[in-house]
Amino acid sequence: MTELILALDVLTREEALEIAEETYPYLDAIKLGYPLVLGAGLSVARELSQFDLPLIADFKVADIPNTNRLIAEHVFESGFSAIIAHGFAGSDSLKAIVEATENAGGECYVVAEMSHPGALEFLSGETAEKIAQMAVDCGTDGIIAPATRPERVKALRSIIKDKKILSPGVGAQGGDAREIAPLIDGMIVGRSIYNSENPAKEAEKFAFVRR
Ligand code: O7M
Repeated sequence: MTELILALDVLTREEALEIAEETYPYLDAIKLGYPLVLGAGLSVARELSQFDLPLIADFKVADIPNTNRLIAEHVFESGFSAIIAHGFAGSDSLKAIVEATENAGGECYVVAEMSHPGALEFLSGETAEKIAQMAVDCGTDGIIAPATRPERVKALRSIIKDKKILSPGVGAQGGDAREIAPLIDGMIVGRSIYNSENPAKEAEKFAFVRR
């Protein structure tokens, strides 16, 4: 089964709660990050926990090990069950997050390759593959890989094997949900759902990926 993860990148607490209320029956998790947390405060995570879905903290953490650990501990104490890190800061930085994740009983994902066009300028190809290997070696739960480039998802799958791939980029960024769904474990969808006239109906349309 491929999970459906809502990227809740709205800017206010009210909008966030309203969209979550409408869509939660069709979701497997909610991902929130800077747009919502900077707009509504970190306490929005506790409020969203009423929907009983895993909350993924997308802060793409990329600092020295000590700072990474402090961020990860804070994230897990705030009601999140998973955290997303960047890999380019290196394995010691990543291990600090993995340790905090294990202590909290959560999950940790690493961005291996991004979905937008500019991603090809620095963190793609061999670099993305090295980050994916590091994600395996450091004991993370999986990686983020681009729904906009299914051939890259296949290449990264051969490295991370049965760990999870969560994949953003369908809809607004041009990725095809039906093409990518069989290759991944979780599909991250934002604007197609939360900008729609009827977010619940739009979320329901992704039901096929969850079969
Ligand atoms: O469906 P969208 O394009 O509105 O939203 C996609 C979400 O996925 C949004 O929250 C992005 O910040 C995020 N994302 C990407 O779009 N591309 C990436 O390469 C990585 C992410 C992401 O979630 O990284 C953890």
